[in-house]
Amino acid sequence: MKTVHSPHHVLQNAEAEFIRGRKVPSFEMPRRAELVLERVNAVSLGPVIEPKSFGTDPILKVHDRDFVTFLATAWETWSTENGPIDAFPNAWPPPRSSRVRTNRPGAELGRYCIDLSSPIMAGTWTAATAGADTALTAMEIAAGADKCAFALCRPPGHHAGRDYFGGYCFLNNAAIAAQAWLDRGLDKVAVLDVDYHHGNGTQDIFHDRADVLTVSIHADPQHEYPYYSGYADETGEGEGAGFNLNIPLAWGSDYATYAPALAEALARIAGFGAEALVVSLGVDTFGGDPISRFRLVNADFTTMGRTIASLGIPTLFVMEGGYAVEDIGVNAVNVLTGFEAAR
Ligand code: OKP
Ligand code: ZN
Repeated sequence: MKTVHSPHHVLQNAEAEFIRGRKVPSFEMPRRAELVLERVNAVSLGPVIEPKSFGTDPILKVHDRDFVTFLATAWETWSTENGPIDAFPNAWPPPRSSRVRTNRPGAELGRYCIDLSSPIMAGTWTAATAGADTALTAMEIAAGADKCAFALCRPPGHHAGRDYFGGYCFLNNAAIAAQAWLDRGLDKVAVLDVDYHHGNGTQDIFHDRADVLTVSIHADPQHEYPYYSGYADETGEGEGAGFNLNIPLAWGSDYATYAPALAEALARIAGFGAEALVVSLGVDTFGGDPISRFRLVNADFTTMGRTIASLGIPTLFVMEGGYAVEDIGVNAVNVLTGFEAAR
């Protein structure tokens, strides 16, 4: 399997995030991608190539223009006022707030940023667009003779919605790739999100559409980020009614619990008639993950990859979360080698 990866990911390098009132070193760090790349090379998964540049058009197919403009210019506006300090919101608009634009960058940030995990810095826009290009380049490979590819994206993307960012995510790499795959002529694409956290941004982007089935297996949002979505009763709306499936699982879930959820997810995707699959590949379901509470072991990821291959459709893997840094390479690449061995 080919891997697409951009060195620009290092430009997103947050010093800190806030967890339960404490400022702590960011769990989302460049070393994550470096160790996945090392593992890709160690097992000779296949060639590693750099992405092509696709510009903003495919991004604007899933994100609002004013949001994209904001992301592209936020650092300049912020740093002019605040200097070279990572940008966090100063406030969030309460319900029924005015949309009159303020002159304070920290106040405008609150309109688009959903949490205190995702600072904007000088290289955020470059890193985020490199991630989108990585997903798009890998999608073209998966759509061709290879039938599969690995987009080693960083920062991750699945928490980024049409007009908001957060959860370490700025642009929704998986959604951008799924949309571009449809735009190449497919009628139905499925997104399967196996990250420990609900893929709220992806659900939001395709919420009212029947041409993209979104499925997410994740920790119960009553206990876990992103808290405000990911419940089983969210099944899509309008034309998208019936085209979203959430499978929340309890804290402490191991693969004995996970396997039936994955089987249900894959059965739904097969029943939908997906012509292609985008996997939002988070490996923070691992038992050793420092911010998560599932109990998968290294070998379970191989089983997961093998099981996903049973769908038998072109598949793009897009890297999302995973913070047990020393195991992230083994776990992510186990999914890919499990997939390859079975297809
Ligand atoms: C990103 B991905 C809650 C803090 C949550 C954000 C977590 C983002 C996870 N105590 N911080 O889905 O792996
Ligand atoms: Zn996650």
